[in-house]
Amino acid sequence: MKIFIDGKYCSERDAKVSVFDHGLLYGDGVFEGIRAYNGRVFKLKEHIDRLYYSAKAILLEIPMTHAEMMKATVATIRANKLRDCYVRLIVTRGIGTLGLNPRSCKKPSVIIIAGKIQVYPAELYARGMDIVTVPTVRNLHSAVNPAIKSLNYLNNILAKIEANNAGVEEAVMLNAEGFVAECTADNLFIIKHGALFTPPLSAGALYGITRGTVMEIAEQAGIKVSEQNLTRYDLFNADECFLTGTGAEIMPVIKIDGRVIGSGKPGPLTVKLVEEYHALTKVSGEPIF
Ligand code: PXG
Repeated sequence: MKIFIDGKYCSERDAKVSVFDHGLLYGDGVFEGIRAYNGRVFKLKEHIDRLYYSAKAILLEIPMTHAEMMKATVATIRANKLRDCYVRLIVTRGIGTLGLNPRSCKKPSVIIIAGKIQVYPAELYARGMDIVTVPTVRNLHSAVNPAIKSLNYLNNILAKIEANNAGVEEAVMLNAEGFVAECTADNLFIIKHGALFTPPLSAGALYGITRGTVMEIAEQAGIKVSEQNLTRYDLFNADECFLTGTGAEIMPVIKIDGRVIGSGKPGPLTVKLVEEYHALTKVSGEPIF
Protein backbone atom coordinates (compact mmCIF):
# COMPACT_ATOMS: atom_id res chain seq x y z
CA MET A 1 0.00 0.00 0.00
CA LYS A 2 1.30 3.46 -0.88
CA ILE A 3 0.21 6.16 1.53
CA PHE A 4 0.51 9.86 0.71
CA ILE A 5 2.04 11.91 3.54
CA ASP A 6 2.91 15.55 2.89
CA GLY A 7 3.66 15.07 -0.79
CA LYS A 8 5.55 11.77 -0.55
CA TYR A 9 4.44 8.16 -0.77
CA CYS A 10 5.30 5.80 2.10
CA SER A 11 4.79 2.10 2.60
CA GLU A 12 2.22 1.01 5.19
CA ARG A 13 5.14 0.27 7.55
CA ASP A 14 6.68 3.69 7.23
CA ALA A 15 3.42 5.64 7.24
CA LYS A 16 3.70 7.16 10.72
CA VAL A 17 2.82 10.45 12.36
CA SER A 18 4.58 12.18 15.22
CA VAL A 19 3.30 11.75 18.79
CA PHE A 20 3.50 15.56 18.90
CA ASP A 21 1.00 15.98 16.05
CA HIS A 22 -1.97 17.90 17.41
CA GLY A 23 -4.24 15.65 15.37
CA LEU A 24 -3.29 12.92 17.85
CA LEU A 25 -2.84 15.08 20.95
CA TYR A 26 -6.09 17.03 20.62
CA GLY A 27 -8.09 15.68 17.69
CA ASP A 28 -7.15 18.96 16.00
CA GLY A 29 -7.77 18.40 12.31
CA VAL A 30 -10.33 17.46 9.70
CA PHE A 31 -11.00 14.48 7.45
CA GLU A 32 -12.97 13.14 4.52
CA GLY A 33 -14.12 9.71 3.40
CA ILE A 34 -14.46 9.26 -0.36
CA ARG A 35 -15.19 6.24 -2.52
CA ALA A 36 -14.17 5.17 -5.97
CA TYR A 37 -16.31 2.83 -8.03
CA ASN A 38 -15.51 1.22 -11.33
CA GLY A 39 -12.38 3.32 -11.91
CA ARG A 40 -13.96 6.68 -11.02
CA VAL A 41 -13.85 8.80 -7.88
CA PHE A 42 -17.43 9.45 -6.84
CA LYS A 43 -18.31 13.08 -5.97
CA LEU A 44 -14.65 14.05 -5.61
CA LYS A 45 -15.18 17.80 -5.90
CA GLU A 46 -17.99 17.76 -3.34
CA HIS A 47 -15.80 15.91 -0.81
CA ILE A 48 -12.80 18.18 -1.36
CA ASP A 49 -15.06 21.24 -1.04
CA ARG A 50 -16.34 19.92 2.29
CA LEU A 51 -12.78 19.23 3.49
CA TYR A 52 -11.84 22.87 2.83
CA TYR A 53 -15.06 24.14 4.48
CA SER A 54 -14.32 22.02 7.58
CA ALA A 55 -10.72 23.33 7.62
CA LYS A 56 -11.87 26.93 7.25
CA ALA A 57 -14.26 26.55 10.16
CA ILE A 58 -11.39 25.51 12.45
CA LEU A 59 -8.93 28.08 11.01
CA LEU A 60 -6.74 25.38 9.54
CA GLU A 61 -4.94 26.42 6.41
CA ILE A 62 -4.41 23.40 4.18
CA PRO A 63 -0.94 23.73 2.55
CA MET A 64 -2.26 22.61 -0.86
CA THR A 65 -4.70 24.14 -3.28
CA HIS A 66 -8.06 22.60 -3.93
CA ALA A 67 -6.89 21.41 -7.37
CA GLU A 68 -3.70 19.91 -5.91
CA MET A 69 -5.76 18.01 -3.33
CA MET A 70 -8.04 16.60 -6.05
CA LYS A 71 -4.99 15.56 -8.09
CA ALA A 72 -3.24 13.99 -5.09
CA THR A 73 -6.36 12.00 -4.22
CA VAL A 74 -6.67 10.55 -7.72
CA ALA A 75 -2.89 9.95 -7.91
CA THR A 76 -2.90 8.02 -4.61
CA ILE A 77 -5.66 5.72 -5.84
CA ARG A 78 -3.77 5.26 -9.13
CA ALA A 79 -0.50 4.51 -7.31
CA ASN A 80 -2.31 1.71 -5.46
CA LYS A 81 -3.84 0.40 -8.72
CA LEU A 82 -7.34 0.46 -7.25
CA ARG A 83 -10.59 0.75 -9.20
CA ASP A 84 -12.99 0.31 -6.28
CA CYS A 85 -11.85 1.66 -2.95
CA TYR A 86 -12.35 3.92 0.01
CA VAL A 87 -10.11 6.96 0.41
CA ARG A 88 -9.43 8.64 3.73
CA LEU A 89 -8.11 12.20 3.56
CA ILE A 90 -6.76 13.62 6.79
CA VAL A 91 -5.42 17.08 7.50
CA THR A 92 -3.96 17.56 10.98
CA ARG A 93 -2.82 20.78 12.62
CA GLY A 94 0.69 19.29 12.45
CA ILE A 95 3.55 18.86 14.87
CA GLY A 96 3.52 21.20 17.87
CA THR A 97 4.35 21.33 21.55
CA LEU A 98 2.66 19.63 24.52
CA GLY A 99 0.20 22.42 24.99
CA LEU A 100 -2.92 22.98 22.98
CA ASN A 101 -1.83 26.28 21.45
CA PRO A 102 -2.22 25.66 17.70
CA ARG A 103 0.30 28.43 16.99
CA SER A 104 3.02 25.97 18.02
CA CYS A 105 2.13 23.88 14.95
CA LYS A 106 4.09 25.26 12.04
CA LYS A 107 2.71 23.17 9.19
CA PRO A 108 -0.46 21.10 8.81
CA SER A 109 0.03 17.52 7.66
CA VAL A 110 -1.87 16.00 4.74
CA ILE A 111 -2.41 12.24 4.65
CA ILE A 112 -4.22 10.26 1.96
CA ILE A 113 -4.93 6.54 2.41
CA ALA A 114 -6.59 4.49 -0.33
CA GLY A 115 -7.91 1.22 1.02
CA LYS A 116 -11.03 -0.87 1.47
CA ILE A 117 -14.08 -0.37 3.63
CA GLN A 118 -16.96 -2.66 4.51
CA VAL A 119 -18.99 -0.80 7.06
CA TYR A 120 -21.74 -3.42 7.42
CA PRO A 121 -22.14 -7.05 6.36
CA ALA A 122 -23.90 -7.59 3.00
CA GLU A 123 -26.83 -9.53 4.49
CA LEU A 124 -27.80 -6.51 6.60
CA TYR A 125 -28.60 -4.55 3.44
CA ALA A 126 -31.09 -7.23 2.35
CA ARG A 127 -32.63 -7.61 5.81
CA GLY A 128 -32.55 -3.97 6.96
CA MET A 129 -31.15 -2.56 10.18
CA ASP A 130 -32.45 -2.32 13.72
CA ILE A 131 -31.42 0.99 15.35
CA VAL A 132 -32.05 2.83 18.62
CA THR A 133 -32.00 6.40 19.85
CA VAL A 134 -29.26 6.97 22.42
CA PRO A 135 -28.72 9.35 25.36
CA THR A 136 -25.66 11.11 23.91
CA VAL A 137 -26.97 14.11 21.97
CA ARG A 138 -25.42 15.69 18.90
CA ASN A 139 -22.97 18.55 19.53
CA LEU A 140 -24.46 22.02 19.70
CA HIS A 141 -23.82 24.46 16.84
CA SER A 142 -22.49 26.82 19.45
CA ALA A 143 -19.92 24.21 20.55
CA VAL A 144 -18.04 22.26 17.85
CA ASN A 145 -20.43 22.68 14.96
CA PRO A 146 -21.58 19.22 13.82
CA ALA A 147 -21.14 20.32 10.19
CA ILE A 148 -17.37 20.17 10.74
CA LYS A 149 -15.95 16.76 9.87
CA SER A 150 -13.28 17.04 12.53
CA LEU A 151 -10.83 14.45 13.85
CA ASN A 152 -12.73 14.46 17.12
CA TYR A 153 -15.54 11.96 16.67
CA LEU A 154 -16.01 11.18 20.37
CA ASN A 155 -19.57 12.48 20.30
CA ASN A 156 -20.43 9.92 17.61
CA ILE A 157 -18.26 7.17 19.11
CA LEU A 158 -20.09 7.43 22.44
CA ALA A 159 -23.40 7.16 20.61
CA LYS A 160 -22.11 4.14 18.68
CA ILE A 161 -21.01 2.42 21.92
CA GLU A 162 -24.43 3.08 23.43
CA ALA A 163 -26.09 1.50 20.38
CA ASN A 164 -23.73 -1.49 20.54
CA ASN A 165 -24.44 -1.88 24.26
CA ALA A 166 -28.14 -1.97 23.39
CA GLY A 167 -27.40 -4.84 20.98
CA VAL A 168 -27.74 -2.95 17.69
CA GLU A 169 -25.33 -1.61 15.07
CA GLU A 170 -26.29 2.03 14.81
CA ALA A 171 -27.58 4.93 16.90
CA VAL A 172 -30.02 7.69 16.07
CA MET A 173 -28.66 10.86 17.64
CA LEU A 174 -31.09 13.55 18.68
CA ASN A 175 -30.11 17.18 19.15
CA ALA A 176 -30.40 19.03 22.45
CA GLU A 177 -34.02 19.97 21.60
CA GLY A 178 -34.97 16.34 21.02
CA PHE A 179 -35.25 16.51 17.23
CA VAL A 180 -33.57 13.85 15.12
CA ALA A 181 -30.10 14.92 13.93
CA GLU A 182 -28.54 11.89 12.22
CA CYS A 183 -26.76 8.61 12.96
CA THR A 184 -23.10 8.22 13.96
CA ALA A 185 -21.69 8.20 10.42
CA ASP A 186 -24.84 8.44 8.30
CA ASN A 187 -27.69 10.81 7.57
CA LEU A 188 -31.24 9.62 8.14
CA PHE A 189 -34.28 9.72 5.86
CA ILE A 190 -37.89 8.63 6.27
CA ILE A 191 -40.57 8.08 3.66
CA LYS A 192 -44.20 8.95 4.42
CA HIS A 193 -47.02 8.79 1.86
CA GLY A 194 -44.49 8.57 -0.99
CA ALA A 195 -42.46 11.65 0.01
CA LEU A 196 -38.96 11.83 1.44
CA PHE A 197 -38.11 13.68 4.66
CA THR A 198 -34.73 14.32 6.25
CA PRO A 199 -33.62 16.61 9.10
CA PRO A 200 -32.25 20.02 8.05
CA LEU A 201 -28.57 20.75 8.67
CA SER A 202 -29.67 23.12 11.44
CA ALA A 203 -30.89 20.05 13.37
CA GLY A 204 -27.26 18.93 13.70
CA ALA A 205 -26.81 16.82 10.58
CA LEU A 206 -23.62 16.69 8.57
CA TYR A 207 -23.95 18.09 5.04
CA GLY A 208 -23.88 14.53 3.72
CA ILE A 209 -22.81 14.03 0.14
CA THR A 210 -24.75 10.76 -0.17
CA ARG A 211 -27.69 12.64 1.37
CA GLY A 212 -27.43 15.24 -1.42
CA THR A 213 -27.12 12.58 -4.12
CA VAL A 214 -30.20 10.71 -2.83
CA MET A 215 -32.17 13.97 -2.73
CA GLU A 216 -31.20 14.63 -6.37
CA ILE A 217 -32.11 11.09 -7.48
CA ALA A 218 -35.46 11.37 -5.70
CA GLU A 219 -36.29 14.77 -7.18
CA GLN A 220 -35.43 13.53 -10.68
CA ALA A 221 -37.78 10.59 -10.13
CA GLY A 222 -40.56 13.01 -9.18
CA ILE A 223 -40.44 12.15 -5.46
CA LYS A 224 -41.04 15.14 -3.19
CA VAL A 225 -38.16 15.84 -0.77
CA SER A 226 -38.47 17.99 2.37
CA GLU A 227 -35.88 18.99 4.92
CA GLN A 228 -37.73 19.35 8.18
CA ASN A 229 -37.40 18.69 11.87
CA LEU A 230 -38.36 15.13 12.76
CA THR A 231 -39.24 13.66 16.15
CA ARG A 232 -39.00 10.02 17.28
CA TYR A 233 -42.78 9.85 16.73
CA ASP A 234 -42.21 10.71 13.04
CA LEU A 235 -39.63 7.91 12.77
CA PHE A 236 -41.89 5.32 14.43
CA ASN A 237 -44.77 6.15 12.09
CA ALA A 238 -42.75 6.29 8.88
CA ASP A 239 -43.60 3.98 5.98
CA GLU A 240 -39.90 3.47 5.29
CA CYS A 241 -36.61 4.60 6.75
CA PHE A 242 -33.01 4.46 5.53
CA LEU A 243 -29.55 5.81 6.28
CA THR A 244 -27.08 7.33 3.82
CA GLY A 245 -23.30 7.68 3.95
CA THR A 246 -20.22 7.22 1.82
CA GLY A 247 -19.24 4.11 3.77
CA ALA A 248 -22.67 2.58 4.33
CA GLU A 249 -24.17 3.85 1.03
CA ILE A 250 -27.95 3.35 1.53
CA MET A 251 -28.95 1.15 4.47
CA PRO A 252 -32.63 0.28 4.99
CA VAL A 253 -33.89 0.54 8.58
CA ILE A 254 -36.64 -1.83 9.73
CA LYS A 255 -36.86 -1.23 13.47
CA ILE A 256 -36.33 1.83 15.70
CA ASP A 257 -36.47 1.63 19.51
CA GLY A 258 -38.38 -1.65 19.21
CA ARG A 259 -41.03 -0.22 16.84
CA VAL A 260 -41.27 -2.01 13.49
CA ILE A 261 -41.01 0.42 10.58
CA GLY A 262 -43.56 -0.09 7.78
CA SER A 263 -43.72 -3.73 6.74
CA GLY A 264 -40.59 -4.66 8.69
CA LYS A 265 -38.70 -5.18 5.42
CA PRO A 266 -36.73 -2.73 3.24
CA GLY A 267 -39.49 -0.65 1.60
CA PRO A 268 -40.13 -0.43 -2.16
CA LEU A 269 -39.05 3.21 -2.53
CA THR A 270 -35.87 2.54 -0.55
CA VAL A 271 -35.06 -0.42 -2.81
CA LYS A 272 -35.61 1.77 -5.89
CA LEU A 273 -33.31 4.49 -4.52
CA VAL A 274 -30.63 1.89 -3.72
CA GLU A 275 -30.75 0.61 -7.31
CA GLU A 276 -30.50 4.10 -8.77
CA TYR A 277 -27.69 5.06 -6.40
CA HIS A 278 -25.64 1.99 -7.37
CA ALA A 279 -26.26 2.66 -11.07
CA LEU A 280 -25.05 6.25 -10.66
CA THR A 281 -21.87 5.28 -8.76
CA LYS A 282 -20.82 3.05 -11.67
CA VAL A 283 -20.91 5.74 -14.31
CA SER A 284 -20.13 9.09 -12.72
CA GLY A 285 -17.04 10.71 -11.28
CA GLU A 286 -13.44 11.61 -11.96
CA PRO A 287 -11.62 8.90 -14.00
CA ILE A 288 -8.62 7.40 -12.15
CA PHE A 289 -6.67 5.95 -15.07
N1 PXG B 1 -22.93 12.04 9.29
C1 PXG B 1 -21.72 11.87 9.84
C2 PXG B 1 -21.51 12.25 11.24
C3 PXG B 1 -20.67 11.32 9.06
O1 PXG B 1 -19.47 11.15 9.59
C4 PXG B 1 -22.22 11.14 7.20
C5 PXG B 1 -23.19 11.70 8.01
C6 PXG B 1 -22.53 10.84 5.78
O2 PXG B 1 -21.91 11.78 4.92
P1 PXG B 1 -21.46 11.41 3.44
O3 PXG B 1 -20.94 12.67 2.89
O4 PXG B 1 -20.41 10.34 3.58
O5 PXG B 1 -22.65 10.93 2.72
C7 PXG B 1 -20.93 10.95 7.72
C8 PXG B 1 -19.85 10.33 6.89
C9 PXG B 1 -16.07 5.77 8.53
C10 PXG B 1 -16.77 6.63 7.55
O6 PXG B 1 -14.86 5.79 8.56
C11 PXG B 1 -17.52 7.69 8.00
C12 PXG B 1 -18.20 8.50 7.09
C13 PXG B 1 -18.09 8.24 5.77
C14 PXG B 1 -17.29 7.21 5.31
C15 PXG B 1 -16.61 6.37 6.21
O7 PXG B 1 -16.74 5.05 9.28
N2 PXG B 1 -18.97 9.52 7.61
